[in-house]
Amino acid sequence: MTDTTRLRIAIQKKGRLSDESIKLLKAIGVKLSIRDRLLIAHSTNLPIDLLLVRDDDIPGLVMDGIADLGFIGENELEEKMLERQTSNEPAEYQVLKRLEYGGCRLSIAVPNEFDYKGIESFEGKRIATTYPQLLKRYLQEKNVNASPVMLTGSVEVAPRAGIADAICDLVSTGATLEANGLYEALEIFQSKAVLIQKSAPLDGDKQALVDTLLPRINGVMQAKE
Ligand code: PRT
Ligand code: ZN
Repeated sequence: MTDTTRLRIAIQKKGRLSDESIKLLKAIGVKLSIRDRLLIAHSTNLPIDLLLVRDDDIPGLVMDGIADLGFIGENELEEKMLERQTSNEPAEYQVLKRLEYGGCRLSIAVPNEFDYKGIESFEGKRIATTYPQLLKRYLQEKNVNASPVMLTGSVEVAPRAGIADAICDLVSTGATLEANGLYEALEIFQSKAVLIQKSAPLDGDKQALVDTLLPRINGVMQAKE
């Protein structure tokens, strides 16, 4: 059984945000005992439990109030919020802090031979992506009719496989695009990791704990500048 009096923080179990999120928690004085393969980890010095999950699950856990806080990339957060809004599910949360890691951009990229002349080049095209909501919102804002093709992985091979004309994927160094004969045509969203909190009020003790942790995060971030 999980103890609901303890502050529940959802973090990515394994992936690009895991190490930095755990490093930040440790830096603000949260001692952790994390054992492999377990969904939950306990702090040994504070009333905090970590839920170790896939990043895709973190926005929903916070929006449903199952986790009190979550560390998540803005790309994933915004995508889930839009998805939940379209299906009338709870999509509320508060951003407590924009963090200094997990930086990337969501960009539309095209094969090297694609003659890109501006956003109108995507009219009538198929664009493979894991972020259909963010892509649709962007295309609608720009009045372009293109069809998102949803893929949960291997997005960068979609043009070569004949599944799509272009892709919309996360880019950090650009090496993946280059290795797949693609180039970045258009950036549509910039992302970093953020710390979010559920929208319903926390009980007094949990809120007091969050209120002591936040200034420590600011301190750690300032010390890095
Ligand atoms: O298993 P789980 O679902 O938890 O993990 P995941 O595979 O969905 O996510 P993960 O760990 O790859 O990424 C987690 C978060 O890290 C993303 O949601 C972003 O917020 C952030 N992030 C930052 C990135 C990147 N940079 C990034 N470069 N996420 C993915 N990439 C991928 C991108 O999709 C592409 O395949 O890296 C490749 C491009 O990198 P470059 O350096 O070659 O441009
Ligand atoms: Zn994921």
